[in-house]
Amino acid sequence: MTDDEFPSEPEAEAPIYTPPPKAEEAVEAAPAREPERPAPAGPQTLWFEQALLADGWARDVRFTLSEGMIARVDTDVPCQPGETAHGPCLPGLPNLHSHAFQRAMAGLTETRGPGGDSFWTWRELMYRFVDRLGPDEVQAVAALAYMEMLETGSTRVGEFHYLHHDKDGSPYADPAEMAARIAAAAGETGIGLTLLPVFYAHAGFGGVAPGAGQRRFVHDVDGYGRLVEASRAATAGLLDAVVGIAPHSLRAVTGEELTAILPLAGGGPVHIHIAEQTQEVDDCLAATGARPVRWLMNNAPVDKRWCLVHATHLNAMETERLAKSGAVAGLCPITEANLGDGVFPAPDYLAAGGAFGVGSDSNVLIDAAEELRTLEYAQRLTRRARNVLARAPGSSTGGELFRAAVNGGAQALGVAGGLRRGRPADFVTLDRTHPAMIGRDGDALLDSWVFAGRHGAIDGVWRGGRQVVSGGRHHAREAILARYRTALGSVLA
Ligand code: NGQ
Ligand code: ZN
Repeated sequence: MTDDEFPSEPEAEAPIYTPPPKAEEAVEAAPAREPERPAPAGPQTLWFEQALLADGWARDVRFTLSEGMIARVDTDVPCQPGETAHGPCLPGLPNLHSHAFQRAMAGLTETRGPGGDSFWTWRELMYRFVDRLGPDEVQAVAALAYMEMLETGSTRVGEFHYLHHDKDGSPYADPAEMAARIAAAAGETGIGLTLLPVFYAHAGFGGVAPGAGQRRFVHDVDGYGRLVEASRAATAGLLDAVVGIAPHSLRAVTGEELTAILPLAGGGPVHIHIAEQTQEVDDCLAATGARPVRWLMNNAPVDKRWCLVHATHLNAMETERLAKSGAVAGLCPITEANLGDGVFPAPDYLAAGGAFGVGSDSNVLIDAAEELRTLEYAQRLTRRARNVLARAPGSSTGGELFRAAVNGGAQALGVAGGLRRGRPADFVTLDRTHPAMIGRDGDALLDSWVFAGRHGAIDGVWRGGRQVVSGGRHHAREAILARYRTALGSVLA
């Protein structure tokens, strides 16, 4: 892409979008709060023809809900008169890694540039795009991305959030101004939010000063502490929000800074980008004498609270150590394919007992099933084999990948995964009338969804007992799309 393809800066005073009326009021007017729900008359129940419970598939399932949680599970019970019979029910697939704002540049970086295009040339374009986004645009774009996540089967997102400051790099009056917009988008759509405010300080290994394109991301350790605290306040009104921390990468954070910020996690998740590009591995080796994952395992208390995002380039020893650490590998197969990152050594990692989940990262395309499909297909293409990631004869690839990614994703996002008593009433139903679902039951439904579903395979989505998607469409789709259209009008103007 050439410079002129992202047109010149919009006027500072140019209107951004109509309602909410003013930027200052927008924070107040769009609080980080779930929309009001009417008080249910009696105990709320939902009946499904079958459901993937935490301990396996069950038929004729009734969930009794209380305050958005599953209070009781009955199986092999008939649908009562007056009760709606819903299709096959799955837990939502956690989306453990998103940069919501990047949804707005999806498809705009697929034109060949003057030299060889790479992750690094993409990143330059992304930095230029970032410069066009204010708080209103970030909220509108995040709402669109979160709506699409819900419509395609994710009920919680891990937002790896690093766009903190104003366009000139100066902090907003509220250090969590942008975090509040992410929270507002989550509240508007209903998606569960694990907010991961990012610590970013350097342009490369050895504490290199940040570049101009990174001015909106950077903090010192004290400023970051204030951001984490303000992020907790910004998400306090949301149902079951979690706040963790996210040192951006070993490129952007020194060892000393990493040690200094870890206590801010307060028991919550710790996410870091790592070993995504071979250049990064080479630079880390040159700067520290160790490859990135080895360096991290040797210098940080990596355990089950951690999520190592990408971890694409692992040698055999690193694969084994990461698997045994209990941390989650945060795989982002669609983005990793789009950015030309490489292929994660999934068979060896799974054989060593490693946990993983999936994330939509750049949000170039948002589709939970397609993340799992791409994960498996990268293996099939490179190994010239089929059903690579299903580990035992007779086990379903879609079923195994889905269950593992539900558990790993929930762990990475600091919540419990799966459907059972005491867990949130977060449900996704497959559309029984979709051609790919006809005549399938149990794991065959998951295989058909992952490998053969395409658009339209999802029918309903509930979050905290409240239905937010029906017939595959989010209930606020029109309004969210209208605000997105307005926001893009100014971003791409
Ligand atoms: C990000 N994305 O933070 O959005 C990064 C690019 C970087 C991915 N790594 C920036 N996929 O890693 O320096
Ligand atoms: Zn990322």
